[in-house]
Amino acid sequence: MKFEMLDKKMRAFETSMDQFVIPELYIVTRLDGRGFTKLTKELLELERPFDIRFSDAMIQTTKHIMNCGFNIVYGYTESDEISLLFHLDDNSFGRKTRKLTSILAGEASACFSLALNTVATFDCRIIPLPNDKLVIDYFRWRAEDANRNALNAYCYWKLRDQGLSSSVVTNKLSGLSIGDKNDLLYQQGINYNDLPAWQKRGIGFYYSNTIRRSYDPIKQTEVDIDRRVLICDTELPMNTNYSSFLNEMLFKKLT
Ligand SMILES: Nc1nc2c(ncn2[C@@H]2O[C@H](COP(=O)(O)OP(=O)(O)OP(=O)(O)O)[C@@H](O)[C@H]2O)c(=O)[nH]1
Ligand SMILES: [Mg+2]
Repeated sequence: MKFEMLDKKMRAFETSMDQFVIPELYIVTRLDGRGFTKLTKELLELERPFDIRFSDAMIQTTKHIMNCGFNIVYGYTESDEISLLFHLDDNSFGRKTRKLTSILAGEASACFSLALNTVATFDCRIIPLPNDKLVIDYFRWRAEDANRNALNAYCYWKLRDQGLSSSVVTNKLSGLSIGDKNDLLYQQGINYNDLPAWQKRGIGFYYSNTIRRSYDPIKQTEVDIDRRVLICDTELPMNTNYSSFLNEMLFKKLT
């Protein structure tokens, strides 16, 4: 068979699973650490429930992905996951899902592994969203997940540290309301409200323009330089304030 014919025949198989995100849908992707329960418990000696080295590696990874060639306008990380919102006009790789998921998972896995000096991998999924409101709902959902995780994790490890087994603690916590869990922590000397915001709400990444005064040696005069800087926000607002914040910050820029 001639190469051209073989090429044409095999391309049909190769591209048979190709999908892409249709234009005018927002692309949100979420990366999630694979088997990080084992990694954090057994392979790395991490502080529980939150470890600053782990969090720094997640921050470094999110920043790396936001700078690896896509037009990503918002990043968000909590626990072992990273969510990313692409600019509505981003047309990288013709919006092919296989390209987006494999490149993002590869970049995140490589960066995180180097940061903690251990082999670690991320999976990646795409969540196509049809409008601004659903994008805001998505990020509200992940922030709420962060809040629930933080409360559960503090309760879990506080009880484990008293020598209770994993199954006893899990049983003890199941069926407790949010109020009960706050009370449980309070009795153990932890006021949940006083814990760092980044642990309860996650961390956001977005661009901001800042003006910096500089000296132009050619014109021999002072000039204002407009710089686009990536902000890493560890004090995100909560609930409806978070929705308003995202609405203001993202959709003014995206439209
Ligand atoms: N010690 C410690 N563990 C953390 C920290 N952040 C996240 N983790 C752990 O990371 C894990 C993330 O949970 P999952 O993504 O649901 O579990 P997983 O084991 O990664 O499973 P898959 O994602 O399905 O592969 C949980 O066990 C968390 O306790 C941290 O700062 N310190
Ligand atoms: Mg995981």
